[in-house]
Amino acid sequence: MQRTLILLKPDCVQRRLIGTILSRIEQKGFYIAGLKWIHITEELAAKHYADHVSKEFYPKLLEYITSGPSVAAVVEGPEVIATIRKLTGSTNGLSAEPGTIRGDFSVSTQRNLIHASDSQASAEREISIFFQENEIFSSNHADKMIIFNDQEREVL
Ligand code: FUP
Repeated sequence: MQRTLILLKPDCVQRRLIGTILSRIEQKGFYIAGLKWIHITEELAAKHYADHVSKEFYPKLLEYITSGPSVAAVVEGPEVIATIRKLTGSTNGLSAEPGTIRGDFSVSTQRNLIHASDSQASAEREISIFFQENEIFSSNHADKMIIFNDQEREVL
């Protein structure tokens, strides 16, 4: 079963949107397999945003991401990596499609509420930054049979 890492960033926490955004993910049918509060430090930010540390926007991004607590979650389900990226919408909230999380709740590139892994390799790397394996609790048999319908993917 595929897993992805999401971060509900400091603006999401500040705006009391944690429940709204987790609800959207749950309503879709995905499973929250890991969940924790985390105040991201400079060291953690540099690890998570390794591809961005040399970019000109990084100092401002660092200031924002370390400015208050975030929520980290591991989300599980079929094709969850690509599907959560679709639900999240494009980086800039102003151009993100209405109906997406960023399209509905953000007017900014930096304060765009949520991070979601963009590939299998990123998901594995990012999950290992924020979670120990024993902090992740997999979806159960009923999820797999009734909601994810794993049998459908077996026959496709
Ligand atoms: P995304 O995959 O949509 O989260 O976006 P990126 O990985 O390209 O960027 C990561 C974060 O850097 C964004 F969520 C916001 C921030 N960022 C800026 O602050 N300015 C930019 O010009 C680009 C990204």
